[in-house]
Order: sequence, then structure tokens, then C-alpha cells
Amino acid sequence: MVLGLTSTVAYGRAAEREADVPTAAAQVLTWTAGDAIDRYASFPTTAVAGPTTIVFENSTATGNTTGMPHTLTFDVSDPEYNHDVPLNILANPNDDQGGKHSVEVTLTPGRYRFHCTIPGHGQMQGILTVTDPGGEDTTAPETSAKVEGEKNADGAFIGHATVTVSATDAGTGVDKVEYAVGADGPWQPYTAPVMVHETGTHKIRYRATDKAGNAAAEKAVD
Ligand SMILES: [Cu+2]
Repeated sequence: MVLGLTSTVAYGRAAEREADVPTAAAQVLTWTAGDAIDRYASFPTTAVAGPTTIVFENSTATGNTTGMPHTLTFDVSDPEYNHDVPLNILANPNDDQGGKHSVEVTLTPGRYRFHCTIPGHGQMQGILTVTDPGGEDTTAPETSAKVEGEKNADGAFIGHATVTVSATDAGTGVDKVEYAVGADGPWQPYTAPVMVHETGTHKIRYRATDKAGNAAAEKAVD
């Protein structure tokens, strides 16, 4: 994996031409190709969203001894992937740039599928996963609960039932998990599985909040 991160402002001729624009791409991502037609010689798999310089080099320096052309193309046709960057760079060691090309793009969070469109090169492909640079977490935790205990033939719990609440948060992490007994019982911190002894139907409500303050919608089990 080659993931170049540089803090310099100027990159290449585009930045020089627009010297009054202070925010040139701070992130440089480099793909290289050589003689192989089934894989890029090197490629990034992760990046952060924002202005990015994409470099595609298919030259003698990157192992191309045959003059084989390759493309670096972002798939914009598959709805499963980001399609906001219609990148399509064709490079070969004998082109007017010596096989080294760069373009400025803006990446957004999500996944980009990249591939080489030269016939027969279908295996030259991969996924670039782009995340939010600030790690800004706007997604609430995922919550679920399971009820365990011995059941009778009708499926009702006998003796007692145990409610286990779980919460996960991919961003900042889970800050707190709470539960409440009944339709209007008070919220209390969830620290261990909740045991219900009394007979009858009981509602256990639960919710979770992550460290960024995103609260998962309240759910309940009976
Ligand atoms: Cu190719």
C-alpha cells in the first residue's frame, strides 16, 4: 500500500498556476503499474475525504518493461460504490508524460472501486475506502437486546428471564447504555444483564448514546 500524506501546499504545475489558492490537495494517493495485467504494482486502500492529488504512474521506473498501457479508472456505474469522481487516466511508459500522470479530485466518504479498463485486464482492480478526516461521528450506536431463560411449552419464560443489551458504535464508541423497566420506569445505567423475576409480561426499554452525543432510538423487548 502506498498512501502518501504530505503537508506541503504546492503540488505540481496546477498549484503553481493557482498560487493564490491556498488549499491545494494535502493528500497524495499513488497507484503504480508495471508489466502485470492482473494487478496494480501498488495502490492505496484507505484515504481521508477531501482534496486529493491522484498520481498514476505506469513507467519503466515502476516496472513496466513492455510498454503495456493501463488505466486507473474509478467505476461510476455500480451504485454500491461512490460515483462522484469520474476518474479515468490512461498511462503508458511512452506517452508524453513518461507514464506518470496526476489529477486533482475531491474524495467523499465511502468506497471507490478502481480498475483498469484495458481489455483482458479485468483483474486489475481494488477498493479505496475513504473516511471522514475529522472522524466526525454523526451515527448513533447500534443496539440490540436478547432475552434468555428457560421456557415452557408455550414459549413463556419460567422462573426468570435475563435481558442482555448490547450496543456498538463504530465512530467515537459507546458512552452509555441505559435501560428502564416498564412503559414509564426511570432510566438507569445498564451495567449487567437485567433479570426479570416477576411473572407476567414485562417491557424492558433500552437505549445507548455514543461519545459524540448521538443517541440511538429507544427500543424495547417484552
Ligand atoms: Cu491494465
